[in-house]
Amino acid sequence: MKIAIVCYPTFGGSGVVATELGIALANRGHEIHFITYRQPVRLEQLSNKIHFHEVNVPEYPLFHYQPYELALSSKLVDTIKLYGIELLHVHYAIPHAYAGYMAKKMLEEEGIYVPMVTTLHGTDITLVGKHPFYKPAVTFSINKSDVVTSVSENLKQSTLELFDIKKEIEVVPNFIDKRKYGMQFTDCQRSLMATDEERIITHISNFRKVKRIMDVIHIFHKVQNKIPAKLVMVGEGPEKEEAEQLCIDLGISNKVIFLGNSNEIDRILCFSDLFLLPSETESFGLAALEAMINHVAVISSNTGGIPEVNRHGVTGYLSDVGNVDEMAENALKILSDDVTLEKFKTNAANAALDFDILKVLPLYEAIYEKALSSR
Ligand code: GMT
Repeated sequence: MKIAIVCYPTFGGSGVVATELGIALANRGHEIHFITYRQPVRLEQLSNKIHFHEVNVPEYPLFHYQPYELALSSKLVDTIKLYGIELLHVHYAIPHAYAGYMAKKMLEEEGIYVPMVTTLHGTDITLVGKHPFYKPAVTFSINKSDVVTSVSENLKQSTLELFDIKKEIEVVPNFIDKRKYGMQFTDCQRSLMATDEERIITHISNFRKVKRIMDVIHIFHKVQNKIPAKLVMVGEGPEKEEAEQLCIDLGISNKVIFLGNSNEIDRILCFSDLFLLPSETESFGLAALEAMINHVAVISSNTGGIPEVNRHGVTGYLSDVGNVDEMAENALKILSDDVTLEKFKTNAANAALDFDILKVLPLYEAIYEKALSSR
């Protein structure tokens, strides 16, 4: 199949999923065309099966906001015609499903029919999409998609509760390629981060409010009061400065390492013992899954789709949002002795295999076949 994939090219989970999906589809022989404003961060290699088409939005002083949707839908029309693309898969409803629908309609004027699959990822529904300023357009573009998928059962239910959706929503969970990320590094450089006695705790996110970064710091503060530990913070975002200041105020800045964005999170996760994800809401928690496949136990909140990934008492523990005392106690339960830690680490890696890409890819391929047969 010739498939166009529209996504955000940044470090966010939806862009990562879209990119990994495109790469895996290309490995199965499909021709993939990424259409977005920058080359996706996880797309390292282009080939005759993987193309990237940049959406350019020329600056014009009249516009207070530059019309990205317009440029994207025009780019979609041109690229679909030029390469004979058969199917459009948009990740994150805003504004991709909206722009995709416009492209579809423009192509139909020329007698070209291209079905559109829309994958809902989380904040496009639970945070941004439900805002009254966007809701009518988001509802419209979801209902006009040929097939709609969501990354968790919980996100499907939230979508049905928050929007007037007439379409069936199919749950296709996020996935992990164990051949790519699950390998245990022989050159895992643990000593760069901590001494042999210290446990290593990690958090990876875009440091937005929804991630509750201050909870991460408070949990770690309580843990390091009891056992030697280091905290590795990976990512960039609006909460970072406040988190750095909090570490100074709590007197733990010598134990917290802020690494910024990284393209090699598996190199960091390979020496991590525990992953913290205390989010306010999380449709899935791809970062937790990436930790698990790298043998890292997870302490998380019990919100959204996280319970579909992290299993209480098996791969880690779940607590109510904001309950940092319980999260710290549970972290200590896991970290306090080597045998318990090893058990949780092994459980996490085994549970992550339920989300192996080889199980999930055929689900998307079946959806594409279905969308194409709706012609
Ligand atoms: O986590 C983020 O804020 C980024 C966001 C995105 O759209 O890139 O992530 C969402 O999609 C991921 C991939 O499907 C999910 O794993 C995340 O749980 C989800 N984030 C939220 O729901 C907050």
